[in-house]
Amino acid sequence: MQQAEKLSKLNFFLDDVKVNDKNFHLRLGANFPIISDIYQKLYAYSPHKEEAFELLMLSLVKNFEERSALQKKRDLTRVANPNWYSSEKIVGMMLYVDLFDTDFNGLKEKIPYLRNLGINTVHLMPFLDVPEFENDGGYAVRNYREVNPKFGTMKDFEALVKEFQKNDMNLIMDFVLNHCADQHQWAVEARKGNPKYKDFFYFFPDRNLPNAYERTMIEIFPDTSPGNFTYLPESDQWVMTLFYGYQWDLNYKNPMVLVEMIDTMLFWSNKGIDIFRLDAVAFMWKEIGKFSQNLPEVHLLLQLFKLCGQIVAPGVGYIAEAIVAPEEIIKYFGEGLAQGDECDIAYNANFMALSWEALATGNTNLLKKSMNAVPKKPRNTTWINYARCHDDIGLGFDDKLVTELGLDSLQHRLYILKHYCDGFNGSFALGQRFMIEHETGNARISGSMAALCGFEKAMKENNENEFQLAIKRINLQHAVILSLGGLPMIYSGDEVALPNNYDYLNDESKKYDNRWLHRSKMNWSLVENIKDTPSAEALVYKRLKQLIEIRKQTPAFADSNDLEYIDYENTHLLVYKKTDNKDVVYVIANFSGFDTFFESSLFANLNGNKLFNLLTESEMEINEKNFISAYDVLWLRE
Ligand code: OTU
Repeated sequence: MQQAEKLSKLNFFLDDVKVNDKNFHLRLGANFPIISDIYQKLYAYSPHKEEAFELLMLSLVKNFEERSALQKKRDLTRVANPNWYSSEKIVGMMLYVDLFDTDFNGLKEKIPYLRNLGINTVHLMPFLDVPEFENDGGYAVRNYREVNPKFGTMKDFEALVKEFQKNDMNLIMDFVLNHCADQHQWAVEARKGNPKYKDFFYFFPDRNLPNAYERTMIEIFPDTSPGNFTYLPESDQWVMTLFYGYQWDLNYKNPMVLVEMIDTMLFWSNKGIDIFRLDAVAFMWKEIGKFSQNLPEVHLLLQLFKLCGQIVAPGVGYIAEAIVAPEEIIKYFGEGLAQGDECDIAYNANFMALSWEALATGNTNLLKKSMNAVPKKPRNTTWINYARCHDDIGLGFDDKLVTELGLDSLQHRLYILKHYCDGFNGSFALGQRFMIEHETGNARISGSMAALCGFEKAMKENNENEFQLAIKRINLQHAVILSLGGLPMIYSGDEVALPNNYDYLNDESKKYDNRWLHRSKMNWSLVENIKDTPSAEALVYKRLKQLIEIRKQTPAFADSNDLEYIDYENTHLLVYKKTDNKDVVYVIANFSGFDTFFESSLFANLNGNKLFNLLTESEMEINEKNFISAYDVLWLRE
């Protein structure tokens, strides 16, 4: 058979397939035409296209054969319940293995702690083998098939997975697929001049093409790693490195890279990963003359990852980590013909940034306006709702919307920065600027939840009144992400209000990156005290635990495209309504430091004059005017 013809003939590949599983054949048969079509679009001109395609098909067969019977059973249960990741029962926490508790075994021991808080889904920060010093918190992988030996052995990891499954918990793996470490074997070979592996990266003999690329590219770490290319003096060449210089961008224009990475993903699927967080996906394809983010080819690549994943491990979910404009984020859920066949989950980054904006200004206008402008996402997809994570907060809101509110978009950002980073106007926050743009002064923000909400400052000043307000701000952030619908993701440490960690400045390998400010070692002594002492941390913990419990009993908080923002003129308040069949819950959140009122008119069909307050478990009489205190949140069932 002609090579080109082979690409579109499933039977050719199936001749050798001894897999005796009807479902596998059905899924392969259904997805094959789409896979080969997308593949042709991307690789029609690649000299390796036939070889790589054959390897891809073999990888699907091999990985399916290696998938355990238990996992195949779990797959089928999940396929029958495609919304499992957007149920009100799901609550996530993201954590670093070593910062949380030393290693995989330590984490295993702490499963009862997680369960007790109500966590049943854990996003493990990168846990693969990385170089000791230059690894960007694990985001520079040296070996995709080995775990970080500091965290234990593969056996320990497998035991951890088993324990997670026994406890009905889901595991999210951070899959760093845009780049690998400059010490990865592929990079080592490429440095030596091995042409096969040079083609795994973007190499250039001089600055001509790098200059051409950079004309339309942004810089991700302009302060500490300017430019998008790194010079290799030993061979007088340049290699593409969008992030740090030691993170080499993988060249997905070479289909051999795609095959390797899909095979790697399937390998980890078989280890029992429930959901992959696909890191930095927006940057996976670069073109000279184009703004090399969110290019159409990125979507084709992600569709291939998902389609192949679905053939082998159809119960697995995919998160797109694309912290980009909302109209771009939404595309990662799939669009056009392949709608729904891209990622299942994406980060609600826009809401996250705007919640901090609202907390700084005490005004929810921009948040409301922006949320109403977000395009509707497809069914069966969901958001990760979060307030803090291991990264900075980028003030990435839409300039046009800011301007429409009569504000200057740069001045508005500078004001927010002053609020969070300079203690401006008596501000409660202790954040710091991350990656300052020197011409404009614009920046991103680092700092822990407790530092940004005033808890750390109250602690330093031992100010009781400020403590109460800070606890309410943290509670507000948590109450909102737990009620928006979608997968709420708590950042480990926030449940006990961990302050900033200033020690990173003493560590040579971290001091250039102040995102370490909010990556602290868990303080277990705070947890031990929760039961006995009425400490401020214990209050934060107890409130969060209560919020989680109530969320899980509230079907309206599941995500099924039923979130409605209520247009209500009080600028301090954010009001939204969550509906699930007959369960209707109003959330009223006061983002300001002022006590204020809301009127009965904001409820559409008030039956009688009472609503049920889920958080106090009591009826609330609704009058014409109703009091809500500074930073308070109400969950009111109709
Ligand atoms: C991700 O973030 C990770 O979350 C970071 O911790 C890593 O450093 C980075 O990738 C490299 O692996 O630039 O400042 O959407 O916002 O992908 C964080 C684009 C980042 C970026 C995001 C990236």
